[in-house]
Amino acid sequence: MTDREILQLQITACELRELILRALFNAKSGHPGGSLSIVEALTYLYKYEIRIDDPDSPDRDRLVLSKGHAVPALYAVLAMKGLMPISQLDTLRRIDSPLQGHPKLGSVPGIEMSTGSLGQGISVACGMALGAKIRGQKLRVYAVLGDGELQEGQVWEAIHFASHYSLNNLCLMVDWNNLQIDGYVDDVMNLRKMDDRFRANGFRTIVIDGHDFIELQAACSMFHQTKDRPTAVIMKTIKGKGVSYMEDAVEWHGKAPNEEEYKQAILELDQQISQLRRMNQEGTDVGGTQTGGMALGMMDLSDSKWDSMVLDSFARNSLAQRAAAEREMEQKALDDARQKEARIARERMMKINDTETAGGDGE
Ligand SMILES: Cc1ncc(C[n+]2csc(CCOP(=O)(O)OP(=O)(O)O)c2C)c(N)n1
Ligand SMILES: [Mg+2]
Repeated sequence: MTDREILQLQITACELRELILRALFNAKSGHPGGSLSIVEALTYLYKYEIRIDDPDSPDRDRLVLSKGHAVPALYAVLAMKGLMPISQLDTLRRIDSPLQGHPKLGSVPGIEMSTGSLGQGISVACGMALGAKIRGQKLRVYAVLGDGELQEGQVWEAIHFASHYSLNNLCLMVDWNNLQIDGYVDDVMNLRKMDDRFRANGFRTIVIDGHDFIELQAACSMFHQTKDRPTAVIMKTIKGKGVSYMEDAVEWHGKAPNEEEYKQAILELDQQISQLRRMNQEGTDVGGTQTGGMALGMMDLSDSKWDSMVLDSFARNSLAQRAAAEREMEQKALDDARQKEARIARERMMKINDTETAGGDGE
């Protein structure tokens, strides 16, 4: 990955955080902490790993969000990838919206399982991985779990299962933010050496900084190379990452920001975006394979909608603007439909008048 690509991903991550918080703010409820901690992981996976260009293809890769309460992050990434309109995020948690507070199978392309009852998603992911192997499909299955979720007994049955069947097409991504619903995981029920537990259970186990794109890339590449067993990527993360007052704060597990808090969060994220853009312009070395400063025209836009979206963000065409444009288009379509309806009604009235006139003449 080049410096330029890393900076783009970091900007995208900030923009996704803004989308998540906006959706929660509108909904007046939801789970910010655990959504914000998996933004880099989902960004990386959907940018480089998960083959889901045809979301109906039986051979697509699968991602099961086992920690279902963090679904605002997944909705935002799916919208970013073009699988649903960004403006739909504003309907989060509304009655009749497909975007409920926990994932519902089939509600939106890319939502592969209904989850929220912790421990169940990983079990389904194991079944998907085994099913794919039996059918000879080359697809990969990813399951994103919380560290608090690992306290569920069912998780460990699934881990034994994955190991027993050598599910080398399964990658568990564990969000190790050390917070649960009501306290530190270590205090609620200590998991001790979590990575050793995975190793003891026959997993290839990789511990990384879950906010670092280079480490995410390295972990995914190790997953690809592992042929004899499942992989667990333990991602050390910060719950509430990106918003100062939400970081590592248990009270931000499951509540929406009020107006003042929301404004503060957006301000902070906007500042992070500006700084990243400056670094990009200056060609700052951020540990990538080349220094930045590549001309926009040289970027490989190929087939990916994503790349052009990232490019959009560079062109200062922010996601908020895109969402506003989408809303404008929706409004225009609605206005057009109303005008068409009114025109038809007018024409019908004129016809009736004509008939009446004709009838009157005849009387
Ligand atoms: C079976 C089950 N028990 C309890 C809950 C309530 N609950 C929702 S989120 C949560 C904490 C999860 O912690 P963690 O997996 O670490 O998530 P994160 O820190 O990433 O938000 C709990 C206990 C649930 N959803 N399912
Ligand atoms: Mg946690």
